[in-house]
Amino acid sequence: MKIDILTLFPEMFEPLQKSIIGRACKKGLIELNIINIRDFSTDKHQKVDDTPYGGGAGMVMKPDVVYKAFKSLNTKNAKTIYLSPQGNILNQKKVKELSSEENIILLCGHYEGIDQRVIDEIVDEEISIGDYVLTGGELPAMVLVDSVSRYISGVLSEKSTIEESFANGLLEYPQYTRPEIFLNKKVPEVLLSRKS
Ligand code: 21W
Repeated sequence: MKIDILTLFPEMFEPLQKSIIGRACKKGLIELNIINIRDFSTDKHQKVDDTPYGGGAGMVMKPDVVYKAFKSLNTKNAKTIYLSPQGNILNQKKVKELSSEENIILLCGHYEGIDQRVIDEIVDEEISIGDYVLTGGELPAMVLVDSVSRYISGVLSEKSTIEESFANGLLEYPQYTRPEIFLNKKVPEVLLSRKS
């Protein structure tokens, strides 16, 4: 799966190069392509945002710059997702659905958001990660990448297949590892005889 990420803060995605996702990238299971929207500003000060028409606080990301960044991807069959507080709240069903896409483009807004005209032009779906306010779409994009990655064949180990936990609605149970006694508390007897 190829995941293109359009953002003003590409350095925020550096943690994705680590751990399980990092390994998946090295194995070629996931291809992350992080694009700095600022690189597509034509303005001499590399301006990417401007004050909102009609007034109000904050700044709005310019449609022409976002559009150029999007066009630079030159993709035909990608699904473009705008991480937005107004979007549908992400759930496991949606995560699973997205994991079967060949290519997704994640558009991250910052400041007060992105000019509606470019949203209307390029976005297929808006997704939120929950009803609380963040400073931008970057953390939500990372949440989406992380959750979707778990469904891509080869990313997780054979044993930790997804059926085990969330997807089939089974409740999790308390888990234990060595030592057998910790702070005077013993691991439940029933687990001690079991071989993993
Ligand atoms: C938060 C941008 C609030 C804009 C005037 C008219 C992406 C997010 C975000 C953000 C506002 C997600 C407005 C859960 C989130 C995100 C930044 C409000 C709107 N002003 N999921 N309309 N929470 N947040 N301004 O915050 O970009 S997915």
